[in-house]
Amino acid sequence: MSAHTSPPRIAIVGHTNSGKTSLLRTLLRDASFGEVSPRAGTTRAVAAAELRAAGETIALVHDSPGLEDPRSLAAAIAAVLPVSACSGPERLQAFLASPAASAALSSEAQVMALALASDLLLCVLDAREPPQGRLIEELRLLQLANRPIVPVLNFTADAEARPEQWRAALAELQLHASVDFDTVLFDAAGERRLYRKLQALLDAHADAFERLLAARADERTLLRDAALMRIARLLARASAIGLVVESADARGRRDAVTRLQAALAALEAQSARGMVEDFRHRAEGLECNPLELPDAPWSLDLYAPGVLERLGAETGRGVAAGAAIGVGVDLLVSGLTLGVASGLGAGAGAAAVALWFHGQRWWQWLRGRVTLVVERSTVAVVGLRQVALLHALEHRGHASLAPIRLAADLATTRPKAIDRLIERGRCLPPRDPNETLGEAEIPAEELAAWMEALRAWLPTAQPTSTGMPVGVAQ
Ligand SMILES: Nc1nc2c(ncn2[C@@H]2O[C@H](COP(=O)(O)OP(=O)(O)O)[C@@H](O)[C@H]2O)c(=O)[nH]1
Ligand SMILES: [Mg+2]
Repeated sequence: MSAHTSPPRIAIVGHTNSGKTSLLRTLLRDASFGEVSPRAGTTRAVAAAELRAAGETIALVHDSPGLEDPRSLAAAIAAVLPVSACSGPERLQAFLASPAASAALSSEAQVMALALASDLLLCVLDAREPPQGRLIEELRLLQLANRPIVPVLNFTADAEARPEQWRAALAELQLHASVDFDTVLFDAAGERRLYRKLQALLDAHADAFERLLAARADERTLLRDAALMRIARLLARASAIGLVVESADARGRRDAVTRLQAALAALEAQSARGMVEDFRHRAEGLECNPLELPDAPWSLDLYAPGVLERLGAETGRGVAAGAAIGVGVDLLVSGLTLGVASGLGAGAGAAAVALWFHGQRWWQWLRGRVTLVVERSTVAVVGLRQVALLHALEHRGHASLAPIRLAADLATTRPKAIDRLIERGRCLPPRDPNETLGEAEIPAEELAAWMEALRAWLPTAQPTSTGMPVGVAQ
């Protein structure tokens, strides 16, 4: 075999349920790996895949069935070739040619054949288990293949994990190149460390691993930027939607509020789904575990009862008096003064436009009409939920089976820049909820400003727990 031209073969081995398939799902960014049909020519339980980066196959990886019975396997190998003077691979070959390999120990035999045919073994270990007994015997058996072994300590985010104990036990076996890697709670730095180990042990393929590392870093940047762009578009649209209603028409006002809510829910869901798909998590997972839309959030703080009453009282016209319908909708009646508008950083031209629109609103108000727009803190909470989703996706391994939800319990202070941008969105003519701003209608500099503000918000926007929604701290 020409090691320089063909990609290396890497076998994922270890005890049943140690997380072998999960590791592959996460490394391959493929949440459905493990359910694909096995390749022709391989046994049913060994599944092959290609680890690819920028169109190049970096390595051929094979998932294997778990080793369940190391004691019987050791006994069978000893029975076939008891002479310890033979090399490990010779003893394994002799065992594989024996009847035991095709009968009772067929699953173990598959793993040993795979180990012999591979350039490196990634041995996945459940770090919550004590490093003793069968688990250590399995490692000794795998060492018979005389291949480099990288022990992967999985479940490291678990409170029960005992990585130090494992490292000491592995050192006894002369296995020093272990890595900690939780396949469910993704950690980019942990993945980099794993690839660096492989690179060191598969020296002939060092350049390919370098390209893989660079490609993974680029992907992360692109994914983040694409997500921030989606959220920026969502918030620009949410800030701009509005409906003009007759002040005296209570039913019309209620209908308008319902339409605004539905439009906002649809925008939020569309953005979230797009992000989940970009990150290559399972879309059907989302359908099975729907985003908490539209019921939960809307019935809570986002649309606090009394908002309209309060605003109605402030406007002095009592337009919303008694309309305790519990929605986060502002009445854009008082509008902005020219001073406030220019303070938004909108520039003199934009400020004049803003003044004109707010002048329009005053005029409508005098004629008994008001403009309903989504309340500013509601837009902000929608943004925060999306930013928290992005944060969660960036730390989600493709092995995770937990539902993907828009976070409910969030606590962070929103940057001032977010409020300014929402106000700027409101300076636009109100958009009918059915005709939200098209992509081309959101100016590039506006999008860039949103993305910058959201990027600054991202590090603080983490779900605090899975409790009840608390809205957003002002
Ligand atoms: N919390 C957590 N669960 C994991 C991790 N790795 C695997 N699992 C879970 O452990 C179980 C066994 O994983 P699987 O990949 O099927 O193990 P395999 O038999 O070695 O292929 C599954 O329920 C996984 O969701 C991990 O790093 N953290
Ligand atoms: Mg498996």
